[in-house]
Amino acid sequence: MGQEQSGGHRIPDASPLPPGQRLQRGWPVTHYGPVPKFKPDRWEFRVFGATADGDKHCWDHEEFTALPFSTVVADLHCVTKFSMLGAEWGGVHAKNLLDLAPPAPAVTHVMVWAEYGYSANLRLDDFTANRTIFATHRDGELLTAEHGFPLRLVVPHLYAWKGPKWVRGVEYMTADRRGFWEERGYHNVGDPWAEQRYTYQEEPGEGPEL
Ligand SMILES: Nc1nc2c(c(=O)[nH]1)N[C@H]1C(S)=C(S)[C@@H](COP(=O)(O)O)O[C@H]1N2
Ligand SMILES: [Mo]
Repeated sequence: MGQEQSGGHRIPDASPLPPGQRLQRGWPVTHYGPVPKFKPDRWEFRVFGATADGDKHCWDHEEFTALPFSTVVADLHCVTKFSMLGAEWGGVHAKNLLDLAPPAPAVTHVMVWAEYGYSANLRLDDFTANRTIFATHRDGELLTAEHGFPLRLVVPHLYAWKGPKWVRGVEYMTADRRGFWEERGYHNVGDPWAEQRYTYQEEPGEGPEL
């Protein structure tokens, strides 16, 4: 993990923090492992698993960045108790992607995959929520390498580990399966407003067997 300040961010007037969180000024870099090097000619975004047509769907970098662009203002809440507020994320709504690569009717969850095998599982409803966005930009500028360039997922209503940086694909699943941090003691759902931080807090039905 590194510490780096970048950008001045608009702090909304009424921006209540989820319980147990403190306001972080600036924008530190937080992740596990090294920052991957972006290789444009080798990069592709893949949707695979239980797709409606049984095929995988791929976009190269040029194709992906030509998809309809939207923005979402959203906070990032790190489970280690700091929050960054009020960033404007620009990119592709996850639910738009779902229209381009429809899931089979039996799909209930997705696994979002990033470089080096980082992953995060989401319920389909969290993935298709209105504000869930595959971001290429923050506050009008391209993401930096440390913050996930060329693509990261932002799931505004869940803890930030649920949003992989350097994302490369989505696996449609017909049953839930734990991702990288969810296998390592973090809550399977990860709602910051309910302080769902750790696995031991899970209620029956909130996560698959460990
Ligand atoms: N690929 C990848 N994405 C990741 C992580 C990681 O370790 N690897 N860490 C997550 C966590 S815990 C946080 S808090 C945010 C931090 O994003 P930032 O560095 O832009 O602040 O990235 C998330 N996305
Ligand atoms: Mo985090």
